[in-house]
Amino acid sequence: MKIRDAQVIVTSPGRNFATLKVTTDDGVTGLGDATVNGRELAVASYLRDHVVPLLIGRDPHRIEDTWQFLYKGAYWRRGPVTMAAIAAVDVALWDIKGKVAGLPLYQLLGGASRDGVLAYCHASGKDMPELFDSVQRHLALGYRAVRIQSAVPGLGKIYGVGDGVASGRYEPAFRGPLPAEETWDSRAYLRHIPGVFEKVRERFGAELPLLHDAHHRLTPVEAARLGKDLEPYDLFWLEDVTPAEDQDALRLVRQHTTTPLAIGEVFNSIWDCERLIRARLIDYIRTSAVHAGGITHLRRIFGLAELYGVKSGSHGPTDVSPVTMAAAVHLDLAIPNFGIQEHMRHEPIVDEVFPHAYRFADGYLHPGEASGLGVSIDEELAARYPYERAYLPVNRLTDGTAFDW
Ligand code: KDG
Ligand code: MG
Repeated sequence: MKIRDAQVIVTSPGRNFATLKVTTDDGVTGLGDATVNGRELAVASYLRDHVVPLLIGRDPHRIEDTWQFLYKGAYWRRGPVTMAAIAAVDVALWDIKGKVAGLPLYQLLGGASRDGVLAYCHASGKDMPELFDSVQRHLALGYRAVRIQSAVPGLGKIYGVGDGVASGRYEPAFRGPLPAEETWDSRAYLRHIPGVFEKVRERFGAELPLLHDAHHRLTPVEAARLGKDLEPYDLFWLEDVTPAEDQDALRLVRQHTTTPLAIGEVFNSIWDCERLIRARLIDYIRTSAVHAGGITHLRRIFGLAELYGVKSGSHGPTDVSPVTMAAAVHLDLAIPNFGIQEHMRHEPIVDEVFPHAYRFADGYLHPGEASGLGVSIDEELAARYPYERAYLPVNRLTDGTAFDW
């Protein structure tokens, strides 16, 4: 069997996605997600201009060899663009292997280790009534774990807070010629958030697993204080408290709090988290298949994590396409050290462009029994939504200093 063709499809059904479609000489197709939010065309070009010509004629079954060929052969290893391009090829080849075998991907990864994949949703609000409504709506949908984000008095629009009760949607990528700019004040945030969790616990009780994302904005000592202040509210995890490049930053946080820590959505290789995992500075590793080199590499990261008692918590916002969500759900079902899976629902039009077999029911995601990933792309529909320039926001301190978003 040989790869006959590989096409990059960029589509924007409400938000941009870059997808690789690999076709074999006997007509089997595989899909891989290559979306890096706000930088989609760079990965599309990397694939079209540099990777696709290398794929034609290769044996699609040689997944590990193709991964090594693209990673070592590039010489310029790692980085979000390179690793998303390798991920797209890798996931497409796993999809093909599953289809040829006539098995859903999780079966090739060792079979199911659990009955379903616990998913957490995003609830947010500009004030407590709006946040309570948002939690209530997600509980009504069946979610059994909830991420809590709240606006901070005195600050405008900030990360993670949706556009109101009507839709509850949170979409950070701003369509337009320039990024949106937001304002940040860590002291105001640190004063406000513990009270939010106190009220949520009072309202929804002790049982419900609650999560929170600090989006890389705190210094180690600020993060340590937040972790301590949140201890009475028994968080499932506190995410991305400090800038992710600085693996040692979490050492100080860890020394001061027993609130579980999660990090990893911006990591793209095992080298970004190897120290964090070996020193047990985190409890959950949050890399995703698209940003960390596909199923082949993500499995390696989760394998290392398992040795040190660190669990998975794959990134699953709306900027990972249904192709990456499917890859995540198959892997989550199979690995021994699964923790939880983030699940932000895509808009219905995204699910129409990418029909998929995975489904959510009663708090859990299930990959379905279709062979391979169980995701297809409606190319005619995708073509009706051409790329639209969009950027993630830029964050500034109140004095105008550029800050972590
Ligand atoms: O593209 C950036 C988003 O995926 C990210 O900001 C979402 O932090 C995020 C999360 O936890 O889903
Ligand atoms: Mg996050």
